[in-house]
Amino acid sequence: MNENQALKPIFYRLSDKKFGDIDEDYSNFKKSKVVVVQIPYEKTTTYIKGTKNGPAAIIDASGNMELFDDELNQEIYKIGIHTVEIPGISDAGPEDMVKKVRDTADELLRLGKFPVFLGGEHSVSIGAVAAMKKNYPDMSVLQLDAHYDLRDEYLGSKYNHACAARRISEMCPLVQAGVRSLSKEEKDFLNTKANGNIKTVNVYDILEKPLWKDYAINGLSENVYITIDLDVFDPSIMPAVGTPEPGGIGWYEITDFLKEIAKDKKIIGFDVVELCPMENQIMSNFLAAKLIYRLLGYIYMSNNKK
Ligand SMILES: [Mn+2]
Repeated sequence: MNENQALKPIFYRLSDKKFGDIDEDYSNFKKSKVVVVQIPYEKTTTYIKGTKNGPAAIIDASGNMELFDDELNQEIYKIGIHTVEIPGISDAGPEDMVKKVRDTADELLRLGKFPVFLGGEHSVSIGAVAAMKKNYPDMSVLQLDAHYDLRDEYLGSKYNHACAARRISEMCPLVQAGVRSLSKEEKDFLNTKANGNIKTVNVYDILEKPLWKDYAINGLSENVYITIDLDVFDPSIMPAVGTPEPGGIGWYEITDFLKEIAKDKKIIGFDVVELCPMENQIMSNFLAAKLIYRLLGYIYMSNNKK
């Protein structure tokens, strides 16, 4: 298959800027194992606006990161990381956006690529998981988030960001970790039988149970898709999110957890959503970029893969 056949411009186009500002040799589509997909989508945001600027801010920050990873002692970019964005997605309605993401993910999987989606609001994950599920019927999802996102409907839409996890749990088993904010409606839902697909590890479990990581990992099947809402981190290290919640998780807790998952399971794709860049504050953008790069390292370059 040549380069032109591989790229279907109906679904996505080349981005002007590349993740990591990686040389063409390691960022062209054909040679890249990983494709980073920017989804600058924000239609159902309810509090602080600006997450549509998240993907570009992450790409910008990633261009200033060292490409040699000091923890893994590896040049992770050598796996090949290509960057695209989905054209016209910003103006789509929520349902149409989900479909566009699904079609893009589907196409990338068909071409044997490992997809990384950058939101945008959390509803982008619904489309990604729909495509993953088609290709990996036995998959499960790990959601790192401050919010349960289990509302059935919010402000008239089933594709609102506040419903993302509910939609995902209708497709496959879901493990939520780091959660610490929910509505009475969500609590009631968790108390019903209908929640059989959902396992929750909230912040209190993380504080009190030393084996919380094992408990969470035991809830996952072999093929795991990870959705990371950046508000899972403590706002002191990740202030640039639309709905910050106090008492979040630290950098090393999250990265250690991700390292363990990469060791035990097959990660089939992931997304990083809800960055809401702040003026004159780049630390959040930088954290997001480094998190993505490090996770790719855990997935592809960990020496202790089973
Ligand atoms: Mn959230």
